[in-house]
Amino acid sequence: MRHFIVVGVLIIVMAFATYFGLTSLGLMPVAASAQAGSISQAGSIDWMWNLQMIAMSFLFALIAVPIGYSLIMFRRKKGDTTDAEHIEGNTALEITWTVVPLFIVVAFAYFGAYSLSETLRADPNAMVIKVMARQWSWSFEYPQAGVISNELYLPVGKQVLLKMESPLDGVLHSFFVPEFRMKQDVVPGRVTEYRVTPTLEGSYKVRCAELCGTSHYNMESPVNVVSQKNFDAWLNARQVEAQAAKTPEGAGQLLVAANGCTGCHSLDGKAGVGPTWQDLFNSQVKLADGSTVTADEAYLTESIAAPNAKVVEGFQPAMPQYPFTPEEIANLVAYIQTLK
Ligand code: HEC
Ligand SMILES: [Cu+2]
Repeated sequence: MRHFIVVGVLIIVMAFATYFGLTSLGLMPVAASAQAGSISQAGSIDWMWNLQMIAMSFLFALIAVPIGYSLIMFRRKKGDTTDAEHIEGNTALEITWTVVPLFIVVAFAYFGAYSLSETLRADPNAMVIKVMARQWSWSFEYPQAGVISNELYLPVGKQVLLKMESPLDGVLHSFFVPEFRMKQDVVPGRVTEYRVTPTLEGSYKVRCAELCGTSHYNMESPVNVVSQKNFDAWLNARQVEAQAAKTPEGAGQLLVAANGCTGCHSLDGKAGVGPTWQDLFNSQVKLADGSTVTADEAYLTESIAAPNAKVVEGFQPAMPQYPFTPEEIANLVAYIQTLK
């Protein structure tokens, strides 16, 4: 009897030690979605996870403590060659260790189903975002705004429904944001859904959680949870950009911004490391070799495609060689023509 009391007490102590030890490790990143919830929010993923941790800690103690205790207390004495006591069945014990786990498993099945239904609970006003998973990048389309982005922006406190696809000739991927806790496979030829209600503003990352080839490890994109106001501003700016990119000048202007040309070229007449672009088109440009050319389309095109072919007088041949396509150069030239 004394053994049972000691083991019982040790099991309780060990279960608590295991539980607090595991939870203090910070196994989970910060919870950033309503679905992740918290350990005190019934039905959430963190609540479910916490129940599992409690069950795991107790079961671990229930097994480890009697084994350890027996190894130490019931060790065979030196010279003792007798057999151990023979025990033949114990109906009460067998019923107990069948019925108790049965109840626990059924209870967990119930909790699990409850938690799953809470996690999948749909808001009919959820904002739809289309996700495309390619080898090896993510892209996000906001269909109402006609915007496609490589970064996922989400407004805080609002449910979004991600409709996720992989190209028909693509492979399996898996959308996983640890801070949201949920993970969903992306399957070629199928649209899988992922509902999330971000609750904490911040910058996270979506990682592909399904081995999908050489750069699988690198298949990640920023996930930014921002206020509704900042979200609207971001979406608006992308919309304006998308609109602008439809004209050659607009596309050229975006390329200029993306490549930092204005670090060397001013738009207001001041010379920098390179000549200003104001009134450049159709002006007469003096070259370092003493000749003069008209800054027509052909000249501007050449200046970008082969920066050192003609060097402007008074400047170093410091213009970088960019890997632009002919179309991109045409867009840049179209933009420079508009600068008066
Ligand atoms: C590191 C500085 C630098 C950057 C960045 C730079 N340029 Fe230049 N660029 C120059 C310099 C210096 C010249 C003048 C010397 C020459 O002609 O090579 C020049 C000349 C030019 C000319 C001819 C201008 C004239 O007045 O005749 C064009 C057109 C041009 N750059 C376009 C671009 C575009 C487009 C970009 C961005 C994609 C860009 N440059 C980025 C330094 C730069
Ligand atoms: Cu992938």
